[in-house]
Amino acid sequence: MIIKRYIVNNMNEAMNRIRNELGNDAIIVSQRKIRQKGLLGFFKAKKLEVTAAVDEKKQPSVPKTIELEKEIIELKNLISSMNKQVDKKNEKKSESKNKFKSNLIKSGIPEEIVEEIVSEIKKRNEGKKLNQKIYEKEFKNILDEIIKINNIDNGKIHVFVGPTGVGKTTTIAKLASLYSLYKNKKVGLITIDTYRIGAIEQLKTYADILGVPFGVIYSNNEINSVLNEMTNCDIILIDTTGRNSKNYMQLQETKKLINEINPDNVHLVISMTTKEKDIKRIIEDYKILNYNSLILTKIDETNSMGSLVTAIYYSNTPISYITTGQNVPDDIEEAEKTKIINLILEAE
Ligand SMILES: Nc1nc2c(ncn2[C@@H]2O[C@H](COP(=O)(O)OP(=O)(O)OP(=O)(O)O)[C@@H](O)[C@H]2O)c(=O)[nH]1
Ligand SMILES: [Mg+2]
Repeated sequence: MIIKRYIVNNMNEAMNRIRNELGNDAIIVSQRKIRQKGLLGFFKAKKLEVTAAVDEKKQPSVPKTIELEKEIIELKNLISSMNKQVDKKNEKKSESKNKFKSNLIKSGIPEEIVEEIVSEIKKRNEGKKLNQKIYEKEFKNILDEIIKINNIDNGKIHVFVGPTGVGKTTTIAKLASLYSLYKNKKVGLITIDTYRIGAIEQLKTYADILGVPFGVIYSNNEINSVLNEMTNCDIILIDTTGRNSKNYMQLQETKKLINEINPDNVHLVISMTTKEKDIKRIIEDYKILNYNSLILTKIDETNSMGSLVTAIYYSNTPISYITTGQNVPDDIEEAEKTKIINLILEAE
């Protein structure tokens, strides 16, 4: 005999539960009204206590179904938690399989670029089983293909553009020293940065130290006269005002001056301490100035080569120089493919 006690709100509820749990053969043994326990129970409506019994043999199939359902749910939960564990293991496995990919991401190269590089490597090796060695070799090949080098010796008039504080003026001073002291060239320095306080004096100081001609262009109609004073120079380096690339109007102003100057080279100077996302934007925004060369500065200030790869990847523009410190003229190097590839690979 099974005896069960039910605390319910009414007889109807009791009957339903008894039928479900004990079956149709169950009988009601007793019923009484009760007050719920505790202080709060005092304010609550009275409940009904119903006791029912059924012969063990006559126990219904309904409770068994409920038990069975419970067991099925438990089993399902068990299987799904096992599946989750297997998924996690597989994830870890494929991650360690593609150590190359995670290493690139760890080195600071944006995931978007890493994904494209990995899928390119897979495409180039279709049907082959890829291992770490192949990945590394192919990455080197890709870098070799996308890195382009510019020779600054080409052309006479060079304009340097870029965001504020990236090292435009310092780079011009370094180059002016290199060309006048080591390459025996006649250098002329010009600034069109009449916006920032102290900018003219900054470049003039370098011109005075090197003993090279110096000019300032305040407006479009002075361009020719200033340039004419430097006709005997082999190379003319022109400094510009640092521009926030998001400021379209400011970039337009610089563009007008550059168009009028009609230089042989426009160098976009980018600091490698700039966030990768911002580099991508700068590269886009500055396109209106038709830059044809990159100068990558402050390489010494970062260990992550994400910015370097980002600049190379999105600009599709040859690199002329990299700069590696504040010292004028020592901390500048001509861009070389192997040097840049090694910088990237060593940073991993
Ligand atoms: N660590 C490091 N510092 C650098 C490098 N190049 C320039 N700097 C420093 O960056 C700071 C800004 O340099 P500037 O040459 O004045 O930069 P700019 O782009 O002309 O700045 P604006 O004219 O204000 O737009 C200075 O303190 C420089 O010494 C470099 O390669 N490495
Ligand atoms: Mg400057």
